[in-house]
Amino acid sequence: MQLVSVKGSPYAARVRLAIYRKDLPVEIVFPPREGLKAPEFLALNPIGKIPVLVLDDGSTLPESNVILDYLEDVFPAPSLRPAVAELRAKARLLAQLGDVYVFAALGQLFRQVDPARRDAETVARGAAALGKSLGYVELHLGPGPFAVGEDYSLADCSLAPVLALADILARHLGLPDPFTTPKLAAYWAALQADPVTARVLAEIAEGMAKMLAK
Ligand SMILES: N[C@@H](CCC(=O)N[C@@H](CS)C(=O)NCC(=O)O)C(=O)O
Repeated sequence: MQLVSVKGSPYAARVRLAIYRKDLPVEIVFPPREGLKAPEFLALNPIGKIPVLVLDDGSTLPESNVILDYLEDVFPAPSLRPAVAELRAKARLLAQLGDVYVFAALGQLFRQVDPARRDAETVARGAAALGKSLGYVELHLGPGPFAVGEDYSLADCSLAPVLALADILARHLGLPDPFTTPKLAAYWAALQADPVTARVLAEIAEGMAKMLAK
């Protein structure tokens, strides 16, 4: 199997986190140089987005959450799905809070990365939206160290890249530390201290640094 991925993509990073965490036999490859809208890539994923999982029979699976579910089904151990129904629901909820609310705020900030076209009011609105959305995560985080408790789960695969982007964008835009509430601050520290997550956080930082330098 191959995962078509780029370092800075939070969607690809969540799948790499699961692959590294579960030590799966999946080769990580880059998209073609011609880009995501080139015929060679569109043949793999007509949506023109990464990540894409290429199965051994040549068939393809796009969409990060679908890929995560598929990998869990095919390689159930070690499991990233909490065993208890309530914790599984919490894991889905936390991943969704990141995907829907935190990403929306990050999108606003992302459009402000170019200093030549930056608007202070829009940045302030984006920062407020980010704070509000991270408040939802704070509310639902478990007792730690990871999102729903002691065991690393799919919620961590999804949230770690989202928080990494929040951290990188906040620094880039000169905003204050976004992780000052108690559970979120402890959670961000636990993610950074976890070696597998730290590997992916470094990959995201490398990919984003190249993008922000353009
Ligand atoms: N819903 C998709 C979103 C994937 C996505 O937006 N990927 C971005 C990279 S972070 C992409 O490929 N963007 C290229 C484009 O939209 O042209 C998923 O979960 O996999």
